[in-house]
Amino acid sequence: MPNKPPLRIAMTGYGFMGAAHSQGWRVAPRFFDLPAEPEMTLLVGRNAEAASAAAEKFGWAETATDWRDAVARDDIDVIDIVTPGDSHVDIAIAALEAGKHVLCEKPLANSVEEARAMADAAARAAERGVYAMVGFTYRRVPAATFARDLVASGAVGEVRQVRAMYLQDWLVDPEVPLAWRLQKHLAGSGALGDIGAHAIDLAQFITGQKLTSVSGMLETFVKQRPKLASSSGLAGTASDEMGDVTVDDLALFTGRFDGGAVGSFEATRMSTGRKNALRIEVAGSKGAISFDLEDLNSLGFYDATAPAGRQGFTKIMVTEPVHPYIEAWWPSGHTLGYEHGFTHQARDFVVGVVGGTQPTPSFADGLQVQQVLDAVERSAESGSAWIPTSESAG
Ligand code: SOE
Repeated sequence: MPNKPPLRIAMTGYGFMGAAHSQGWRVAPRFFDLPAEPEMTLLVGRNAEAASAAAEKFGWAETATDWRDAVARDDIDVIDIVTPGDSHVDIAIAALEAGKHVLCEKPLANSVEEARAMADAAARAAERGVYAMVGFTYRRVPAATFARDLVASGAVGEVRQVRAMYLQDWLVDPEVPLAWRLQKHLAGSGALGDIGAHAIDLAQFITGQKLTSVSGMLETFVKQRPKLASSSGLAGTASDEMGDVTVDDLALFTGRFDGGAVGSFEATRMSTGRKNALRIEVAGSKGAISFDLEDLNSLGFYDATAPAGRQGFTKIMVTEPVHPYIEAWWPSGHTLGYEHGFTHQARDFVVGVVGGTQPTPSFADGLQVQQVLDAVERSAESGSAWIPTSESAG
């Protein structure tokens, strides 16, 4: 792109999230006017052959097999981390210390201790104009951003109740093999961290309130699964050997927010029939909103101040140029999909780091979500006691 400085990216990992992030980097500069041109310079993967195939498919110029090579290179400006959670802490801290901006997939880490170390490194880096952001991508679905704007404008009045759920069903079948998302030492937790983290972040983002204490339970329904023979998509093919599932299949919790609201949360990858149902409902003193990722081009809005007899949930099509991000896309009424959240994430990241402002959600935000996850786990271990999130200090 003429007249635009390059922003040279190295991405570590190339699974499902690698594909989604690649799409974001590739498409964002074609639709949004960015202050720099993202260049997909280097894809890092431990298996050289698979990394080369992924690089060719997704459009990365070169490959490497060790993330340390990416961090050491002078011609890399950004490290994009899409590997399983156990590697986030080492890669992110090394990258920030080497002066690279970092985009890191969620949840930020596998423990509060790791997340705190990352947030501390990010705070130090920010003083040098180097920024880190965590990939809670669903904030960037236009209807979710619009929901946040509506709540902030006072359209629902005082927020009293939040109902948040993230329901999938890809683990209902006990023959689905033991992928990394089912192993605590790799993923940190199960449904709780994998998708519950999204529900927590989105509920807090939309309401503008933070969870201060929680009471929860966790359940693992299928305790053993066939070990993985080869991975693809979310899982892959099964081997003949069995292995232990070391994470939760389901997390349920209630919580109190700092602005006075209360909420209920459900996260499960065993909700038969629900494919990717991230739903947030907010009930306030003057109205309510209802967001559903499976219907992501619209937002439900109930105006309790409308005349009696004319009240009811309105389905607002969030497809108009006045809505967040939409102006860059298609003419009025033409819809977007799952992948656009990643394009908007790439856009916001580039605008932030090149403009010298902290992009959100920051690693501090990621740490706060990690504290909620940890408090839920400790509450479940203790038999559902109420645990203040501030006690999860790491
Ligand atoms: C699997 O449950 C998964 O891919 C999550 O890991 C992602 O964060 C979510 O966006 C979609 O579902």
